[in-house]
Amino acid sequence: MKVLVIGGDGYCGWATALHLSNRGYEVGILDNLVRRHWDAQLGVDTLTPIASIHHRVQHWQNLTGKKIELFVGDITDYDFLSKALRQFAPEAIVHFGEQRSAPYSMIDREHAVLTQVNNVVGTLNILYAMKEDFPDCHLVKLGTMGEYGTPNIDIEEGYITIEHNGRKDTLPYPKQPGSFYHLSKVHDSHNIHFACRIWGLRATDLNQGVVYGVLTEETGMDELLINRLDYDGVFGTALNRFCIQAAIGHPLTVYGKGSQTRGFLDIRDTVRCIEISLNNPASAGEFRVFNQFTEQFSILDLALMVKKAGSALGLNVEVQNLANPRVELEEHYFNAKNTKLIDLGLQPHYLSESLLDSLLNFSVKYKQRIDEQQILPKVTWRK
Ligand code: NAD
Ligand code: USQ
Repeated sequence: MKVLVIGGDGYCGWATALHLSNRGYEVGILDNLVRRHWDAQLGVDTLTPIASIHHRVQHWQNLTGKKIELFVGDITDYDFLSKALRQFAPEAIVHFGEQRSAPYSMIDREHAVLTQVNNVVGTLNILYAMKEDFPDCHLVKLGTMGEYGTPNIDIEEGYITIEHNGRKDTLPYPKQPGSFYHLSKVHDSHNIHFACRIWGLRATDLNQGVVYGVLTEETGMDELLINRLDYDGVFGTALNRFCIQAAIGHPLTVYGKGSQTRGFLDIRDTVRCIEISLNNPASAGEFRVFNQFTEQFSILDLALMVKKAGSALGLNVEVQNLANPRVELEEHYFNAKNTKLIDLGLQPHYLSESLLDSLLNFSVKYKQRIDEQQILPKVTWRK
């Protein structure tokens, strides 16, 4: 199968592109490298020293003999996108290519607008390009569990059956996202659903939870294939940040009480979930939604797990409750369904002491690259 990975220079995209290439898919990467630019603008950097995309792809070919075709450009530029698609002729598109940080989208008006234009226009362009030239292509789009927010009822996978005034229907699940970034994903979901209804396109929206970990079978093969690992207050995510903080003796930054609960998954499961979705495509006209996470944890529980694992390795780990820079419920009900990918064959890697040990040891290995000034959150929702 020919698969174009949009956003293939990023954290999830790079791991996925290599995973698919290793399993015999014919892979292309399309990316405008803007994430590297945003890091440079903010003065932050990945913990790990990632090679340039050209170098990475060339090294993968030298090592395995497998070629990954590269398209450097922006999906908000329709001419570029449409030419790249015609050249590569994908049977499936995996779309990771968005601005994905909630704090980045909440910096100010410019960053909120940039996030929504980049994400919503990029996805809309993909839908139009598919309609024009590749109506049978399967779109696998990365959404987020944060589209749902934290409702006081169970979270279903995309749709909910409601009885109202004696009538019954199955409707898109209500969305209450917590940032302009998370909102951009809701707008995407609506646009994709509409395109499937009117043009008969096929799409899978993967509402992914927070991803943790860095090594996959392929990115661990060689230092030059190493994946990015973000730890800063804008792009770093909860568990990865806690492990890196523990490695340098920085108190773990739990926002508020830490009882906020989210869905999480190992990056090794991200790449498998994409492969499973590709192998079991949505039908023509179908807008399918899977909740892509394997376990639910409160933020405080995660911090305490990292503290325990760190202490066992001789690290001095403290947990600090910081004033929450976000506006979010800290005490809430959270019970999300996640059976659809498991029914299709996902065998989860559950969070284990050995994973925490390896992430902690990995963080210690690169700790001289950490800029401590970038750890505390500087963006607030309240301004
Ligand atoms: P990332 O920032 O590491 O990678 C995104 C990539 O997309 C970058 O390489 C960037 O240059 C590229 N990109 C952005 N806008 C583009 C555009 N207009 N044209 C071409 N390329 C563009 O992000 P990630 O962590 O790998 O996340 C990938 C996707 O998965 C995102 O859509 C994100 O919302 C979703 N997701 C991520 C997580 C997580 O924990 N990392 C969790 C749930 C969902
Ligand atoms: N949090 C802390 N301390 C930290 C960082 C985060 O307490 O140092 C808390 C936040 O307040 C929040 C939770 O941890 O309640 C998750 O925050 P996060 O930064 O780990 O994740 P989030 O902002 O939700 O975004 C990340 C990815 C995004 C993806 C989302 C999946 O950046 O691309 O969509 O996870 S989900 O959370 O399921 O929506």
